[in-house]
Amino acid sequence: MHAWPASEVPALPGKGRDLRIHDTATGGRITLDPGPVARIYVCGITPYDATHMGHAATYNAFDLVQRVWLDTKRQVHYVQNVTDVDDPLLERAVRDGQDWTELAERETALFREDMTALRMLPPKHYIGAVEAIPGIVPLVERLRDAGAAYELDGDVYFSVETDPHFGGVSNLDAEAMRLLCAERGGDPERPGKKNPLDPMLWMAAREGEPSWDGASLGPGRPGWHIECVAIALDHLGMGFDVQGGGSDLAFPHHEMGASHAQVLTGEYPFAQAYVHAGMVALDGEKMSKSKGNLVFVSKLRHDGVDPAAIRLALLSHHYRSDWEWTDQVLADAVERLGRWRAAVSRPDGLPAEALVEEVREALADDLDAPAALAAVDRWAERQNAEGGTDEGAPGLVSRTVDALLGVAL
Ligand code: 5CA
Ligand code: ZN
Repeated sequence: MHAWPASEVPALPGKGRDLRIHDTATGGRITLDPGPVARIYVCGITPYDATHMGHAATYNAFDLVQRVWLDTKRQVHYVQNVTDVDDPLLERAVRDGQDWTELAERETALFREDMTALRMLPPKHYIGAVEAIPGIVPLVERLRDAGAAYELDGDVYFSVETDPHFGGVSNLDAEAMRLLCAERGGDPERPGKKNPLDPMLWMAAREGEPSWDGASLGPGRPGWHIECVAIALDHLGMGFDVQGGGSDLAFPHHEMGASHAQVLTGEYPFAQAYVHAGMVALDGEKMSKSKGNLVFVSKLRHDGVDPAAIRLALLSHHYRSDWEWTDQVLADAVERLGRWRAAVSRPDGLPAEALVEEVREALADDLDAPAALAAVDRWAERQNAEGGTDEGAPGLVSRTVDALLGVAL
C-alpha cells in the first residue's frame, strides 16, 4: 500500500536530546537508546469510518516521537498497518450495503489526506492486513507446530500460557484482562478454549465473508494481533524501539502481539517500549467509531479550519492524558496560531536560541507538548509586544515549530 507524501522537516542548529518516555510495560519513564536508525511500529486504522480527533491525537503523539529522533540526527524506520479486513469493517459494509473493499479503500484514502494535511510524517512501510496474509499464514503454522496454538472447530487459537512473559505489557489482573478481552474483540466465553483469554490467530472461512488461502490452516482470514506481529517482524524485526497506539490497545492487542512474537522467535522483548496515548472524548465518552460520537478531521478541514490549528489543538494536551474535545479547544488553537503567525511575520525579533532548547527539552521529557507550546507562547508574547533586532530569529522559530511540532506557520 502506498502511504502519503512527506512534508519537509527543517534541520535545526545543534542537536536534539534523547527521548525519555513512559513505557506501559515497566510503568515508568525510560530513556530510549535507539541505534542510528530508530525503529517504530504504530498501529494503523481500521478503515470503516473517517479519521476522528482521537485517531489524530494518537498519531500526533507518535509523529512527535519521530521528530525528536530526527532532531538527534537519527534516521527513523516507521511502519504502520491498515486493518483492512476485520469484523467491524465487514459489519459496517453489510450495514450500509456497500462493498467492504471499496469502504476500506475510500476511508484509507481519506486518512492519507488527513495525515498529509496535518503534516504527520508518513511510514516507510504502510501495509494492509490483506497484503500481509501470505506472511501471516506461515507464522500461524509455526505457532501451531510448536504447540503454542490449537484448533477449535477449524479456527486456530494462540495459547497465552505458552509465553512466560504473558501479562507483562499491560500488567493487569485476571479479572481486568477478562473484561477487556470481551470488550475489545476477544471471545472469552467461547466453550472449548484452553484459556478464556486465548486470541484467535486464524478464523476459518465463514459463509458470506471473504477468505484467503491458508495453506495447511484451510481457507480463512487472520486474527487481529498476528496481523501487526507479522508486519512488524517482517519490516522491523524483534526488539524494535517503540510499539505505539492508543491506551485501548495495551490490552489485549499489544499484550497478545508481544506474546505471539516472543513465542515465535524465542526472543524477548518484542519492543523496547510500549507507548500509549490517552483517549479523546466527546460529550463525556471516548470518541469511537462504534459509538458514533465523532469529530472528523476531514469535516473540520472542509469547514475551512486550518489544519495547523487542528494540530495545535492536539498539541495543547499531553499525549498521555485523557481529554475532551470541545469547540473551545479548537477556538483556543485558532487564536494561538494567529498570535504565533503574527510573531514570526517580521524578519527580525527576539533571539530564539534559548527557545529552541526549551522546545527540545520539553519534547524529550515524555513528549511534553503543552510545555513546548507554553515556551513558544512566551516568546511570541514578548515578540508581539516588544520585538527585537535579532535578524533571522522569527525564521528560526518557524523552523523549530515546523521541525519539532509539525506546525507550519
Ligand atoms: N486497526 C487497529 C490497530 S491495529 C485499530 O485499533 N484501529 S482504530 O481505527 O480503531 O484505531 C486507530 C488508532 O487510534 C489506535 O491506536 C487507537 O488506539 C486510536 N484511537 C481510537 N480511538 C481513540 C480515541 N478516542 N482517542 C485516542 N486514540 C484513539
Ligand atoms: Zn495493531
